[in-house]
Amino acid sequence: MPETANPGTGKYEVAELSFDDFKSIVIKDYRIGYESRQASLIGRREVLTGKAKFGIFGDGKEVAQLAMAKVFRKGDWRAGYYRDQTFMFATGMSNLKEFFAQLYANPDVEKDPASGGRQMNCHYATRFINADGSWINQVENMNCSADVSTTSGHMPRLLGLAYASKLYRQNKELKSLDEFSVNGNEVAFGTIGNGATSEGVFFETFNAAGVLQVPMAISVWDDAYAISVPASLQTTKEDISEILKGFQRENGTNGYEIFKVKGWDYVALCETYERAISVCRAEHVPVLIHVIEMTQPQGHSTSGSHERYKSKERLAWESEHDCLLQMRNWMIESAIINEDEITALEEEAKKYVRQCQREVWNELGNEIKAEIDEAVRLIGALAHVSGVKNELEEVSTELLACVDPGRKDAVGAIRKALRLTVKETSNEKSALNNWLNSENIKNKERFNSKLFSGSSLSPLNVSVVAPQYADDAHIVDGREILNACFDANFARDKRIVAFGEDLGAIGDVNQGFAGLQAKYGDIRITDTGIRESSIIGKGMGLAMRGLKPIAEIQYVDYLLYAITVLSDDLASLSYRTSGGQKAPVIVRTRGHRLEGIWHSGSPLGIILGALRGLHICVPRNMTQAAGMYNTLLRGDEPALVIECLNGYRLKEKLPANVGEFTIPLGKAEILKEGADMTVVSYGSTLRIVMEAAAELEKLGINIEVIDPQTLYPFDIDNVCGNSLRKTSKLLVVDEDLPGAASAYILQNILESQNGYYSLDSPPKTLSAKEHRPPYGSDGDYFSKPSVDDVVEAVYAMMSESNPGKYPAIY
Ligand SMILES: Cc1ncc(C[n+]2csc(CCOP(=O)(O)OP(=O)(O)O)c2C)c(N)n1
Ligand SMILES: [Mg+2]
Repeated sequence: MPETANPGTGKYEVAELSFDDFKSIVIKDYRIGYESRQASLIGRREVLTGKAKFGIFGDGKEVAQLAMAKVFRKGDWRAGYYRDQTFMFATGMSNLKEFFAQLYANPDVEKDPASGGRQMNCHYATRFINADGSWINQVENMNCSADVSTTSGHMPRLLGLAYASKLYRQNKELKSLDEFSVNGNEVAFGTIGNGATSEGVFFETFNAAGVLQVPMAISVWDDAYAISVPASLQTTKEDISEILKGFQRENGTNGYEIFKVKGWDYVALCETYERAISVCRAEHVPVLIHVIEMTQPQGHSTSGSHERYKSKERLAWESEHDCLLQMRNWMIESAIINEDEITALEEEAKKYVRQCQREVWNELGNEIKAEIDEAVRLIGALAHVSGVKNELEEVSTELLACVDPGRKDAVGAIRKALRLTVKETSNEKSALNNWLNSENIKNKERFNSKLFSGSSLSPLNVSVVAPQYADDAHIVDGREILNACFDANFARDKRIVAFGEDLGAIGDVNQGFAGLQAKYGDIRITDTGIRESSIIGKGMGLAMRGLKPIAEIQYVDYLLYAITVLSDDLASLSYRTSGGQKAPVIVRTRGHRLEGIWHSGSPLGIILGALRGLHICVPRNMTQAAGMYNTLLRGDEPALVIECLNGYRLKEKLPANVGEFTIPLGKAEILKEGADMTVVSYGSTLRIVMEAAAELEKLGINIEVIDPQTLYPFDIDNVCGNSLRKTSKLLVVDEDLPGAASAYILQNILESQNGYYSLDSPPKTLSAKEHRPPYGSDGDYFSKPSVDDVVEAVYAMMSESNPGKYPAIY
C-alpha cells in the first residue's frame, strides 16, 4: 500500500509546497481513499457470499478521515468507532491486509493486531504493550485505543486519554515519563456517529472536557442517519453542533472551539482540521468538528439495505455527494490529475486491494485446510482399524464437503469420531486424542486467553508483605488507616492520581483522603463533577497512558451509572485486544449496609456478572482494604475495591508499614476456626457472622468463619473446600439478593472446589431480601441478614442433622 501523504507530521501547509508536491500529496490521498472504498465494497461482497459473518464499513466517510490523518501525530491517540478505516490506513496504524484479516476473524495477532480475530471488522486498536506486559514507547508511535461496538461507549475513555496530556503538561514531576508524553502535546482524537451523540455518555463526556479544558478533538461523522432512524428523531434541530453552541469558548470563559464542515469538501476539511487541531494541541482547548453531508453508499452494514428507509431523493443526493466522487471532480477541475490518469490509478488500486484480500483469505484458508487434511487423515487411519468404518468415513466425507470450513469443523469431526469409537482402543485412536489435545491448547490460546494481562506484572505476582505492628501501635479510626496508606503510596509513586466526587477538597465523604490534596496538590487529587461513567473512562485513559489512577465512585450504588464503561470497555479490554492493551485502573468505592435504598447496596451479583476482567476485592475492614490497595498499586491489572461503608469509624490497629504491606488476591482467610460448620461471608456481613459465632458457641456450636477477601479471583487455594472436609456443612452469608453473589460462591465451592463431596447436609445461603433495604435501623434489620438470622440459620442446619442435640427453636 502506498504511503500516506504526510504521515503523522501534522504538516499541511499548502503555501510551503510546490504545485507538484501538492499534487502528489492529493493524489496519494485519493488513492488511500479509493483503496479504502474498494475494501468496503469487497468486504461487503465477502459477507454476502458467506466468507465473513458481518461487515460494517467506512464508505462515504473517507475524505474527512484523510484530512484528520494529516494532523494526527506520533504520540497522539484515537478513540473512535467502526467507520474509521480510511483514517487508520492513512496514518499507517492499520492496513488493508489487517482489515481483511479481521473481517475473516483470523485469530493470529500478527495478522489482526487489533483483536486477534476477536472483534467484528473495523474495530481498531494498536498494540501498546509487549508480550511481557511492559509498555511500548507511546511518543514514538501513533496510538489507537481499542474500539467497542457500543455506540458512544468509547467517549468516557476519550476523556481520559485527553486528560492524561493535561496531567503530563501540568505536573512537572511526570517529566521523566518521556515514553508517554512530551509536555502533554498529545491530542486525543475521538470519532462518533451523529446518532450516537444522542447517548448520555456523549453529553456527559462533552461537558466534562469543557470543564477540564483538555486536548480532545471530537469529530462527528454526520450522515443524517443512525441505521434507519433519521436525524429528525435523533437530535434537536437535527444538528448537533448547532445545539452545542452554548459550549463555544468566549472571551474569558472555558469551553470549546466548534467547527462545521462538509464531508465531501477536501480542501475545507484539510483547512478545518489544521485550524482545529492546532488550537487543541497548543492551548488544550477541546474542539468539536461536526462533519456534515456524509453518505453511506452501501447502507449501514451488511445486515440490510438502506433502500428500505431512504427516499429516492435522498439516495440520489447521496450518490451525487459521494465524497470520493466530489474529490475526484475537484482534482480534475483543478488540473491535479486528468481523467485517464485517475482512471488508471483507480484500476491499479482495485487490483491491489483485490490482491490483498485474496492473500489474506488464502493465508487463513491454507492454515485451516492443513488442519482439515490432518483430521481427515487421522479419521481415515482410524477407520481402517475400527468397527465403525462406515460411520467414520461419513464424518470425513462431511468434513471434506464443508464450504469455507473453519477450525471448528476439523475439531468437531475429531470429537465426533472419538464419540463413535468410545468403546474402542487403538494407536490410531490415540493419535486423534493427541491431535485434539494439542489443538485444544492452541484454540484456548486463540479464543479464550487474555482475560487479564497475565504478565509478570500482574497483581497476582506482587510479593506478600505481612503487616507489622509496633508494640505501642495506635488504635485509630479505620479511615485513618486508609488515609495513611494513600499518603504513603502518593509519596512513593508520582504516577498515582485519584479523583472522584468530593474526593479532593474535603478528602472524600468518609475522609480517607483528608488532607492529601493539600499535601500532593489538586493536579493529583482532584474533585470531579457528578459523572460516574466518565470518572471510570478518565481512569481508563490515564491508565492506558502510563499513569496509576484511583477512580472513585462515591457509593457502590452509583457504580451502576458506570457499569457500561466498566463492563464493555474496561473489563473487556485485555480480552478484546488479545492482550495488546491494558488499563490498570483501580476503582475505589464503598458499600454494603448503611442507610436507605441507595446507600446500602451490595450488588455483587451484578458486579460479578458484568466485570470479569477486573479483580473484585471485598475487604472486611480498612486494614485489609489498605493491603489490597498496596497490592493493586504495584500491579498492572484493573480492579474494584468495595470498602465497608459502616467501617470508617470502627477502631483498627495502625500497621507500621501501612503503605507497604500487601494482601494477596484470591487468598481466603480463616477468621475463626471451628468444627461444626463452614460459614463463608465477605465485607460487612463478616462482623455479623463473627458476632453470631460468639452466640453460637454458647449454644454449643462451633463454626468456622472464612473470608475469601476477593470474590474474583475466588479462594485460589481451596480454603473453603478444605474446611468442608472438617465440617461437612456449608452456609454462605451475604447481603446481596438471594441467588446472586451467594450462588456464585456456592458454584465455586461446590463445583470448582469439589465441595459437594464433603457435605452431609444441603448447603444453604443466607442473603438479603429481594427488595432493596428500606431506610432506618428497622429497615436494615428486616431486610438484611442480622446476627439473629445468622444464629438461627446455623442452628436450624445443625438441628436438621441432629434434632436430639439441637431441638428446633420454633
Ligand atoms: C449502545 C448501543 N445501542 C445500539 C447499538 C446498535 N447500533 C449499532 S450502529 C447504530 C447506529 C449508529 O448510528 P450513528 O451513530 O449515526 O453512526 P453511523 O453508523 O451512522 O456512522 C446502532 C443503533 C449499539 N451498537 N450500541
Ligand atoms: Mg449516522
